[in-house]
Amino acid sequence: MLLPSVDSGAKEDQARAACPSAQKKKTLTRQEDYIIVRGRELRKTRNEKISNLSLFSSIAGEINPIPFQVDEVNPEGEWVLPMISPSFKDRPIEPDRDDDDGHLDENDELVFMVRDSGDRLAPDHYPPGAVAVDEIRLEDPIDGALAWVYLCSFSGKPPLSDVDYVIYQTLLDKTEQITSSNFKIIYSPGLSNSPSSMSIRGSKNILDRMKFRLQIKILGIPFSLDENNFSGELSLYKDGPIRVIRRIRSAIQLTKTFRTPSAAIESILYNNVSIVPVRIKVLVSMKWFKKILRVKTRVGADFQNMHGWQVLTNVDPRWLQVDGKMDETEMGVKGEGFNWFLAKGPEGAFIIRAVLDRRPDGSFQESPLKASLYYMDDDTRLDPPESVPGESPQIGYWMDGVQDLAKGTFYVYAVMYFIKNYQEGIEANYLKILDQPIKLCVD
Ligand SMILES: [Ca+2]
Ligand SMILES: [Ca+2]
Ligand SMILES: [Ca+2]
Ligand SMILES: [Ca+2]
Repeated sequence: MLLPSVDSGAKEDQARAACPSAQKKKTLTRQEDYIIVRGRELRKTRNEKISNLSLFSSIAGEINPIPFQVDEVNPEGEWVLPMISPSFKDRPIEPDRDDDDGHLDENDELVFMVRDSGDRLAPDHYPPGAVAVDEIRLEDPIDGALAWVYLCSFSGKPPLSDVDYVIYQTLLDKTEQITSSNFKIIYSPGLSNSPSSMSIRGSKNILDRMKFRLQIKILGIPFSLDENNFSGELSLYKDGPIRVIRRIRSAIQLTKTFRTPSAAIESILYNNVSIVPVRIKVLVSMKWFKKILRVKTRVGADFQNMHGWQVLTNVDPRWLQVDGKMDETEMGVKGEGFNWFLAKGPEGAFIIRAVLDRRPDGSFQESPLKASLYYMDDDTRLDPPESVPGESPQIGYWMDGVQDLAKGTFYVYAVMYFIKNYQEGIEANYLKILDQPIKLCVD
């Protein structure tokens, strides 16, 4: 256990014994992380009305409200999404509700960005009018650097920040548009599982489409599925200052008249990060089918308008040149152990990371799934169905091990980080968001 050092902070640390610290000034330098705090950690403000809460930080001697949101989670563990897209107002969809009528409870999530954190506050400097305050200390596990934010409850409407990091709009043609300072992403009604258009910091649309290709052989009889077999329908969303969560009901259309029961797929979009977690429920161990079933799965992003961009992957130290042709370097890349790729272009850069060994909360998951890189930069190579002919380039992975899945629930997810100014090695700042997450202490 850490003991408070003997200085002027010692007395106040005894009052706030859970997270002692002699330090007062923010030393944490991380800029890109989003922070999620569960209601169960927030002992002072828990059970308060969410509409009476605000989050504060102290920067350069000034104490101000900072952007945040509280996303309620229902007793089944699903996000409460209270908004219906205007295009779907005529459908029999009810907005979600938590079971406690808008109060902060154990499983609800407080969300904010690390860049808005600040110095430590003495209790006599807490915002005037705050009736309950949770002090949240953020700590970088790499170097022990610290920062703080303060969740405060008021007896009525609190002072709030007017910063909005990500904006959701429905356009007249029923497409959904999500914008931040880093991207503009459009979802079309037909293919609403995945974006139909993506612009990076003002670039042209770089996306042809996201591809999900499944080749299955049952008793030697082949059939295949692709993303066109997934029907998706927007059900509900939430648009807050920190993130947009949109949920699609998706089913696999196996024949014209038969579709599987629908599953919910959520996309989570922050200012600089987009996450799509997919929960796979395996009802019967795949081992029983191992003799009769062969599955090949390819997941990827098929791009366009990217000539002149360069790509770096975690499986090879060489930069690959996107020019519509495969050169020797590109053909020589070995794909095993694929984890992420980075693309940099004139307007900005991004990383896409495939996560197969962890749950969305960061905990480790035992899984037979393995990824190996799929990279193809060839404008003449067709890979239908697609909207723009050619793989220009297509970057993704083969997913191996599907036939070794045991009974249970597995997570597969993709995380995309948007980078304003790429500098060599900057990817480490983004990879540590998942690999060395910021530690929290609440008092
Ligand atoms: Ca709840
Ligand atoms: Ca609640
Ligand atoms: Ca090339
Ligand atoms: Ca294409």
